[in-house]
Amino acid sequence: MTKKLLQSIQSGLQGKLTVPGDKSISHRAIIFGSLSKGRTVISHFLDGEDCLRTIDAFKAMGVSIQKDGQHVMIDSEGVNGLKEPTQPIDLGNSGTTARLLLGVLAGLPFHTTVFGDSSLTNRPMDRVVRPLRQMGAQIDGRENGNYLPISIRGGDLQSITFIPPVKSAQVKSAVLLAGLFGDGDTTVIEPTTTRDHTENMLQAFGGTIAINQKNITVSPKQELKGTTIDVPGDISSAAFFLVAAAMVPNSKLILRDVGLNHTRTGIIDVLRNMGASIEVVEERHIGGEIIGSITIESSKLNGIEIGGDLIPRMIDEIPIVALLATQANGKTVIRDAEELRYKESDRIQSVVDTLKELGASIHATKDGMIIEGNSTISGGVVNSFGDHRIGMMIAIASLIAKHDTHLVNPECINISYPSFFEDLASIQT
Ligand code: SPQ
Repeated sequence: MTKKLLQSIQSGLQGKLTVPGDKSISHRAIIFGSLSKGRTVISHFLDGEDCLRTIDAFKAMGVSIQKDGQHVMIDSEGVNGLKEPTQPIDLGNSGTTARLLLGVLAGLPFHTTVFGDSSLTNRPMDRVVRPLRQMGAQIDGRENGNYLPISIRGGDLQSITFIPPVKSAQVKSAVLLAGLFGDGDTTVIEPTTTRDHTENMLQAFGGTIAINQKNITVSPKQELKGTTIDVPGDISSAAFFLVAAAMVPNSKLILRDVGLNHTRTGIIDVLRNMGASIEVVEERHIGGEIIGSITIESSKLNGIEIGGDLIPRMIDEIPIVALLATQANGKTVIRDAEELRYKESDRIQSVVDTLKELGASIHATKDGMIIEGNSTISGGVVNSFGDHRIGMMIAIASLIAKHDTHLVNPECINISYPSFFEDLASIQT
């Protein structure tokens, strides 16, 4: 396995960065572009491995998708033009592709088999399989359909009213996508709000959705039309640099064109609550999304308690927040985050093991972790667990390490941020 040498820095981080396009929004732009009639043009698309899986899945169903770097052009005949794939579809490492695609496939009158890599093969699918079966899709797979590979035959769906058993935008989105093929209105009642990019994207493509507090309702047989989508920068990618600037002395960074959708900005609330010097300016609204810039400078930080409704608004940022907490004064407690155990790795265990290996004082709880502040990060040989967010957390930790850090399997970072190391190098003075 490849190892990458990472060295600490002697001075602060300085400069301006535009992070790549948002992963969640890029996936949804491909999905809705493929379900819509006509041409869709996407700019600032995330050219990461996960989003390429979504492109390949719709190409396998006959949709014309041309990609030139961060520009994507889709020409589709709409839902009725989608064809039965001739081969099983490889979803790689992408949980979002798996869950959202199953939602779409549930409504399509043909057979498809999907599979993934070893990480995705061990992530639970029953959270989407159950409601999709309830709607009438025929689904089979390993362990009664809980794990990939999964075969699905869709079509003729009944509408349902569904309360997701977990706080998950992927589950909500799968049911709403299937709802577009139902025999009446489908409602998802979401006790805790999760990212709402599916709802926003549906409307950007000319669809309608009724959102009444916790109730989100779609009606079937909507005529979606191709459009242009400008993908905001991914706040989950920006988070690595926000934390780096907050904890590396004498740093000041400006992150431009970042998505500031309220369902994703928990990281900003956490940084503020820990005492970071951070300024956020909302600049424009595009396709239901807010885009703006964030300026952050290093400052003294304090440990805090993180839990409740904040967790879904920062679920993917918890690994990097855990690193930040090792540098704060006092203890940080993260709770209500059991969902972390079902990500690309068990992110409670992988964060705790990795930060311990690096010299931090941290321990796992059932639904989170407890982190002591003022730790010295020592460096060493550490494994990314094949998880992009753990790999990037290690790279940011190496900036303040006493000794060299060797990151094992750095390639996994290409899942969501192929230009991560170039961007990191560009802000080192
Ligand atoms: O796509 P995948 O592998 O599930 O990606 C992750 C990530 O860290 O990039 C989670 F591992 O992001 C999910 C996120 O955790 C992306 C997502 C979405 O686009 O809808 C929603 C969240 O997952 P969930 O299960 O909470 O809905």
